[in-house]
Amino acid sequence: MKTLGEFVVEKQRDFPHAKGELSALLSAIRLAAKICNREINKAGLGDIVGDAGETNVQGEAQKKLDVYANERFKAALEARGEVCGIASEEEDHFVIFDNELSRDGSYVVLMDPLDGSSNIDVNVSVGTIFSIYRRVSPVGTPATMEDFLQPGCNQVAAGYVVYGSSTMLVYTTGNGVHGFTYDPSIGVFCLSHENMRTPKDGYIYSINEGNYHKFPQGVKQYIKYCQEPDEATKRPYSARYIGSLVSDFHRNLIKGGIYLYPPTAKTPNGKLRLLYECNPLAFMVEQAGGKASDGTQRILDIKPTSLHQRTPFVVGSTNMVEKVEQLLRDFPDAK
Ligand code: P6P
Repeated sequence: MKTLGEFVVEKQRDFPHAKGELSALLSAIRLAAKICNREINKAGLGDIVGDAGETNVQGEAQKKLDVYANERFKAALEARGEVCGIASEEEDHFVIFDNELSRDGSYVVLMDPLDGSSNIDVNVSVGTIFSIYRRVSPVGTPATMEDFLQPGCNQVAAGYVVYGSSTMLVYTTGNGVHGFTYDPSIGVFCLSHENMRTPKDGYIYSINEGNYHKFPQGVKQYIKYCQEPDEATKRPYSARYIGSLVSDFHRNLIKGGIYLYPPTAKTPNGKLRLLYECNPLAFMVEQAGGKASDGTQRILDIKPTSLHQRTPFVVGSTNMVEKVEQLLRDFPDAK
C-alpha cells in the first residue's frame, strides 16, 4: 500500500520549485476531501441536505453541502500558507488570503467544491474539481485577478475527488494521472490507479439529449453517428449520462468515451465553467492521452477573460473528440 502522502513525496521532484509545496497543497486538498466525504456519506441523516437558501453567482440555488464544501476547502488551503488566494464556483469574486503566511504563497487554486450537488438529495455521486497555478503577481503582495485568468496550459497541477461507490482523489502535475482510493477504515487515500491512460477510442457518449433540438448540427450528426454506427463499429454505442460531470468524466477516462456539453441558443457558451471545471479536466485528460476542446479549439489554449466564464466542452477519447470536431466542420450552423 502506498499512501497519497508517500507518493507525492516520492514524486516531489516532478513538481517544479519543489520545496515541499506540492505536498502542502495536496495535503490541504486531501484533508478537506476527507471531511467532505464524511458529510456526503451521511448527508441524508443530518441537516446538511437541501438548499442553503442562497443562490451563487450563477444564479443556482446553493445546496447546504455546496457551502459546507466551499468553506472546508477554503479553510484547509488558507491554513497551509502556500496559497495566496482562491476562486470558487461558490464565490462571486476571488478570495485573497491576506495574512502574513499566505501573502508569501506562490500558488492560487480554483475550484468547484461540490460539482453536481443537485444530485446529493437523490444519492447520486458528486465531485470536487481543483486547478492550481503559480501566481503571476509578486510574492508578498495580495493575489490579483491576473493570477486567476491564466490559460489552462499554465496549470501546474489539477485533479478531482469523486464521492462515488468509493471515494477517489485523482490528480496530475503534468507527469501522468494518478488515482488514490480512500480507505475509511484507516482514513487514508491509497494508490490504486497509477499512471491512468484513457483509450484512444470508446463506445460511451455522455450528453443531455433532452437538449437535442437546441444542439448545433454537427452535434446532432454525432449523436446520429453513435446511434447508427457504421459497419466498422462492431459494438453499438451506449449513452451514459449521470448528470454529474466528475462521475461521467471519471468513467469515460477509465473505459473510454466522450462527454459533451454543447452550446445552445439559450446558452451560447454552454453551461460548464472554463476555469474550475473544463481546464482542470482538460489538463487531466491530455495527461491520460485524451483530448478536450470547445468543438474547435483546445480548451487549454483559451485565454480567460472572466472568473466564471463558460465554454462549450467536448472531452474524452481522442478519436471520439476528433470525430465531433470533424462533424462540426462538415455541418456548420447557418450564421
Ligand atoms: P444538465 C452539474 O450541475 C453540472 O455542472 C455537471 O456536473 C453536469 O454534467 C451538468 O451540469 C448537468 O447539466 O443541464 O444536463 O442538467
